[in-house]
Amino acid sequence: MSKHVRLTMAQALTRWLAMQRVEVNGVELPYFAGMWAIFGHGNVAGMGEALAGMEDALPTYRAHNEQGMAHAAIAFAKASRRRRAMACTTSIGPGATNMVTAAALAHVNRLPVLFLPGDVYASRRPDPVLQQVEDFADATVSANDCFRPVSRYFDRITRPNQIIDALPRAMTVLTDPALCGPVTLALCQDVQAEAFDYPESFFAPRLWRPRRMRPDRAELATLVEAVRAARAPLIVAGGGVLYSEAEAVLADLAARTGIPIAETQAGKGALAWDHRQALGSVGVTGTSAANAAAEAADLIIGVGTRLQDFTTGSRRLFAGKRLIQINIAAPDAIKQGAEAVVGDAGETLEALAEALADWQVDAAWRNANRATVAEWNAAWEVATAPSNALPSDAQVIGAVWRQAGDDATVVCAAGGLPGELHKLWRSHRPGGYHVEYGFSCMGYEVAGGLGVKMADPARDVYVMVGDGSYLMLNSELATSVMLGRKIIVILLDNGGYGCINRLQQGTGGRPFNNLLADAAHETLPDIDFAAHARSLGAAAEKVGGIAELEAALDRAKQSPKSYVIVIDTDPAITTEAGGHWWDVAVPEVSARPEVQAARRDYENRIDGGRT
Ligand SMILES: Cc1ncc(C[n+]2csc(CCOP(=O)(O)OP(=O)(O)O)c2C)c(N)n1
Ligand SMILES: [Mg+2]
Repeated sequence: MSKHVRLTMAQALTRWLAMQRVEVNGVELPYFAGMWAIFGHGNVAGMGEALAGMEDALPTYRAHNEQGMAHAAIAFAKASRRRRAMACTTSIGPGATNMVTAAALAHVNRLPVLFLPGDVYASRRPDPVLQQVEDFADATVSANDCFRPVSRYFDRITRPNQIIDALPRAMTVLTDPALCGPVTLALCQDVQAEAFDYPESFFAPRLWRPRRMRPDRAELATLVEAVRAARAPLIVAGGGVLYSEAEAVLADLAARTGIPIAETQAGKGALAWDHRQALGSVGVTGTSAANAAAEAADLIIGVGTRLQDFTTGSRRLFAGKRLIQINIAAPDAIKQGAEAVVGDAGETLEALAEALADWQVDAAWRNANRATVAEWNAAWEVATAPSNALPSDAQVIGAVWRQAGDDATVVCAAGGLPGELHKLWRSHRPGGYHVEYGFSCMGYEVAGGLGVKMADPARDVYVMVGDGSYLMLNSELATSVMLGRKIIVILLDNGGYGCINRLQQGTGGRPFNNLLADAAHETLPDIDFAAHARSLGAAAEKVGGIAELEAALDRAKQSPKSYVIVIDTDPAITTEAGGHWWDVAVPEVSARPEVQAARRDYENRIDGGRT
């Protein structure tokens, strides 16, 4: 007879999580690096009791905001290239729904994270329990139903034995490259505390290996023929290249064949910036070199990219070209009329390289790209060179890049900075560029930086964040100090939502409600960000320009604890070179001549709505 062990559901769940293993660079590690937790009545008795005393097998980390801790968990998984993940437990109600935005972020970016929100009583004994939403039309609805559209797998645990099937299914979703994304197991408060006789065998250690699917033979043959027939092929490398750990295969294929490589936001860093075939970023925030290549190409090969509008220049940049999509997920592979090659990026590129043997691109294509890259590098020098004026984002990026060195990681998510970083940051190695631009969620930066540092404590983490994004969510700065996970934050204060202010004027609007000066106010706030950061326990200073920034970055590097450098920047300047049109709909009716003119431009662009 098989042995059983009597445990609460929460005890069984946490014990099971601790037994899931992965192999990273030949070393066996727990898949779950830990549990982020903010307790309330919905999880403190059940999950709280189970986690206490498990510190070695499944460490618990206390955060200050559920969205923040979820961002840290997601950033940890992204920095770990989806090989490892973290879990997040919250109370019911607001603690749970605070994570919904983060769940959407993980869903868009295809990143693994296990959400464990507390849920209302399965027994319904105390209904309505504190924080229960109550739906009079549907008694099975709880606040956690908000997670359904933003989870790859959603389940509500209403009986303790349900986790015996739910947990392995959750792991399958978290570790499958095509399904990968957030999993939500809503844990009814009473069921967390309920006991069950679990089979001992349920807790046996299990090793999970990432599946590397080879491409279908016929689809691969089409790809090989297309490349051989192409006059000017271009590879667009997306995040899938990094998650498949295909960067060496890609670099080798590019070097051997001469096929140039452009990178999406998620794919940036796949190729070292000075690789001979590297064109840099592509699309709305692309380099002039990559976008010129995209326009001149007769074959675009997307690798591990979801083709979001910033990558495709709102579907204009690749229009009319032959498009082949190498992707592990078939729905991504068939997007926008692409010919699909469904398979792992690394396996597919390796098979392609083998089939191409010593085939090379025409010298004319190689030389054309070399010339445009030289032009771009000259534009890069102009954009990043310090001056005596109020600094631009580009000048700050230049200073941070010069200081950061080869091993560092830069972290960003929203505002004007992601576009400038996409164009201007020069990646030395995969993982050195961590910009969340699938959801571009304000408030990701500081918490995300903490997650990146936890994934790789040996590396310096440079968080670049706007004043708006910092104000939205900065509380995990205190957590970084508390956990001794140092991050360096460069806070660019341009007086508000600079990029949206520019976009507003670009669509004919008057400056309104974006910069603080243009928003309703009795007193214009003069926020002392350095004092704020110090109050959270970080070291902080404000600098007066690029030279002072460089000196402060030296001090930040030496600092044992998290360090925030505040610098005022010009809200109006962005890098002119490179870039591409972006589809932002302009009002059809307005009394403002500027809006009417912008609408006429817009209609010309979209051909009266026909395209
Ligand atoms: C959570 C969230 N709310 C709103 C937005 C829309 N948005 C994008 S950038 C931005 C302004 C960001 O301001 P700041 O961080 O100061 O950067 P800046 O634009 O000044 O460079 C806003 C409101 C968003 N991306 N995320
Ligand atoms: Mg700002």
